[in-house]
Amino acid sequence: MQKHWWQETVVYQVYPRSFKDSDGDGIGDILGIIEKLDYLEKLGVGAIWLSPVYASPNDDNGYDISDYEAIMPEFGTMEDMETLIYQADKRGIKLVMDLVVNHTSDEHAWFVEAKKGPDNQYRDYYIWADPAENGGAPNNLRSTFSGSAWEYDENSQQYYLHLFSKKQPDLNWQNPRVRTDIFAMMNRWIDKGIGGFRMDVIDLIGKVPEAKITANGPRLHEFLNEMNQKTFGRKDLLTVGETWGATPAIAKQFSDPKREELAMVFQFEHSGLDQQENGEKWDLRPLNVAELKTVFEKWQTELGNDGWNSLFWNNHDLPRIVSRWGNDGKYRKQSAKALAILLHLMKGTPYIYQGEELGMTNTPITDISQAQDIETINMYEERLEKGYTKEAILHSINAKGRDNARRPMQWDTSENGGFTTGTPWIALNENYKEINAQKELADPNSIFYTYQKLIQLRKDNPLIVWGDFQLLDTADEVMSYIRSYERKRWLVVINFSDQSQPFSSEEVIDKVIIQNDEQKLSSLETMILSPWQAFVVKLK
Ligand code: TEU
Repeated sequence: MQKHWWQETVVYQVYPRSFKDSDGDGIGDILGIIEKLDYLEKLGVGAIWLSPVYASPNDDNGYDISDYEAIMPEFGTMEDMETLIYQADKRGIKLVMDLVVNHTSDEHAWFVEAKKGPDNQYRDYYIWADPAENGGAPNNLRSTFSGSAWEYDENSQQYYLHLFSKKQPDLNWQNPRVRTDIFAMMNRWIDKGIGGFRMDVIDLIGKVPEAKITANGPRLHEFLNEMNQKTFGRKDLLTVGETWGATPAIAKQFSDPKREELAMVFQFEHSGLDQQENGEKWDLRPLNVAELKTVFEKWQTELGNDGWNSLFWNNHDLPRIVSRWGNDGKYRKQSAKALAILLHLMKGTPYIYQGEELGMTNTPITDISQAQDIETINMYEERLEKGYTKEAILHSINAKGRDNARRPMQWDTSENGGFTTGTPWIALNENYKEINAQKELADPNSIFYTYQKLIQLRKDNPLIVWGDFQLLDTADEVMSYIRSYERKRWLVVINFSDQSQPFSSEEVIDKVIIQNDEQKLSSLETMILSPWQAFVVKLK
């Protein structure tokens, strides 16, 4: 199998609105990212996935794009963007752009035209349907952001489809002109020297709304193969599709190199494990670690050589992992490091979400007026109407709401954590005086340096990138696996709990590779692991 740079690297996700504000307007910006490139170089990452910076009315924080080839003024200019690409490149960091082409903003020129009426030449860029016989929506498809996925257009007396907010009309990928225009736009970005694309909800572009098919539609893979051939196919770019509905079999269809589609996908099976079956993400249940291990094992073994994994705990849509499945109180440092070790030693490309390397935590709210996210706000209204109590809804929001990940980066102890000199667009977590980059960098035993070391280990040891994976049979709350490559074997052991746990193996330690505490490791026989203890050893 041919080897690629994006298999050997670690990616860092920047959510620009919350990363670093350079001009005091309270909103992070591109010059702010440039200021922090040295920090990212120090961490050691090889790529940045940049959440959308394109022109947008910000109904969904930039995931509603009104011009793919203009930069949102709050974030800077196209010149700033080109400087960022250049400056990142000088530090060995490639820039992966967020490609949001399942939908546009309703303020995109194509939709403005399309709305003018059925005869407009852009009408078929979007998905229109006549009312049902009773005059209501064409069918009962629902928007991810609550309510019907159909919005009525008075002017033409037709409905248009929006699987997200009504300001995010879905593009019609069946229309060859849509594909041609998008591919041309992608090529212009590729010509600017970017390192790839993260493709927003890309598994929805093959939808057949009249048959109520949204994910994994019949022509999905045909469209992606065409995209590959007409854009990035001949370049070695990192292309990662966001695919909520992927199974290993489906992930192979996307990422088998022979099929010439994408490099890899984000799959979310592990991320659904604290959600009730048949419920929504807001319907909580406790994580079962044994189940998590089974899911990881499945993804580690089933892709084989016909696909490639991405590895992540966090992104801008998910709660902070140390609060979600670690312990953000007594064992915050231990558990943040343990979760990092668990993830980064598996096979696949790891992604770090901004602040994860500091062990940043969730930020609970006490009233809905403190929320900014459209998904959260719409759900709150919907559930109130359905009769849920405010307390129950806020409980779900604090566990799962997207604002948890979107609070500003905590750089230092100065006011607003060094994020802005102005008023931040969303309040910081009050714990920024204890948890921040300045403190992490000053402490050789910090979470930051665990991440730095994991990234360096990956550069120095092909075993981490290419080795086989074998899960060991252990106590439920302990995850242990062996990676093996060219006669070398490494053992990874993590206590995924707040309690001591037994572990025992007849294997013999050759040397310690990394651990999250100072304990002396000599024998693996009948060990008692302390809460969240994690280590990696080379075996004899
Ligand atoms: O997310 C896809 C998506 O389905 C999410 O809305 C997800 O269901 C939810 O956030 C889980 O909490 C992508 C982007 O990552 C997200 O930020 C956008 O809002 C969405 O697409 C629409 O572009």
